[in-house]
Amino acid sequence: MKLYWFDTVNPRKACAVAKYLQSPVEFVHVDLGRGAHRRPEYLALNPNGKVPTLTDGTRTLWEANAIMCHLAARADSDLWPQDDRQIEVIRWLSWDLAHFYRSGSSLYFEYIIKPRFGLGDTDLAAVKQATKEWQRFAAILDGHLHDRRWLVGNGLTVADFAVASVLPYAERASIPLDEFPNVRRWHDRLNELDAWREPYPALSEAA
Ligand SMILES: N[C@@H](CCC(=O)N[C@@H](CS)C(=O)NCC(=O)O)C(=O)O
Repeated sequence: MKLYWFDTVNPRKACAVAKYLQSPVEFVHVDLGRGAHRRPEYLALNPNGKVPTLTDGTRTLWEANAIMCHLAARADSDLWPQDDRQIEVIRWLSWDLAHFYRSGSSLYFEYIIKPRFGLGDTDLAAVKQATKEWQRFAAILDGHLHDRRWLVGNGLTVADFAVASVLPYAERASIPLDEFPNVRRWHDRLNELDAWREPYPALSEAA
């Protein structure tokens, strides 16, 4: 398997799961800063021109959530459970992309991506709106986590890796994580995993 990645939020999910499961992947660095994601050979794999992408034999997969599920299924791991929990996982993956990630990633874009790639000044109106939205959905997550260690059942699943994806950037992206103590504690728990704290391969390991 080859996992095409860059050190940004969406590939982070796939890299974290690959590291956690010690999946037999070869990491291929796609340098977004140099436009490697827009080259024809990469677009042939992922016509969206985005990372991550996974190839496994003749199969090519894009979308970080699908890649996480594929890696977990291939490893027979409960990260992608095969029982009733699976529906709960899908619920949180859907909720995340529609609501929580949307607002969190706006803040990530304004405070981290814009300065990194020279994309202009912070849009304070967008920040205000995204912060309000993030707080609204973080309150729901905080309520869910008040008596739980993980989002679904009693164990870690891809839902945790997905919903927490922006939280490692909370401080730098002015995401008000400290207002939500159950979310904070849950993320501290994820931070106990080496794969979560250090998800990316060293560049020397990557092609
Ligand atoms: N829905 C996609 C989003 C992928 C995505 O937006 N990746 C960003 C990096 S975090 C990217 O490749 N951006 C390059 C671009 O849009 O030009 C997924 O979950 O994999």
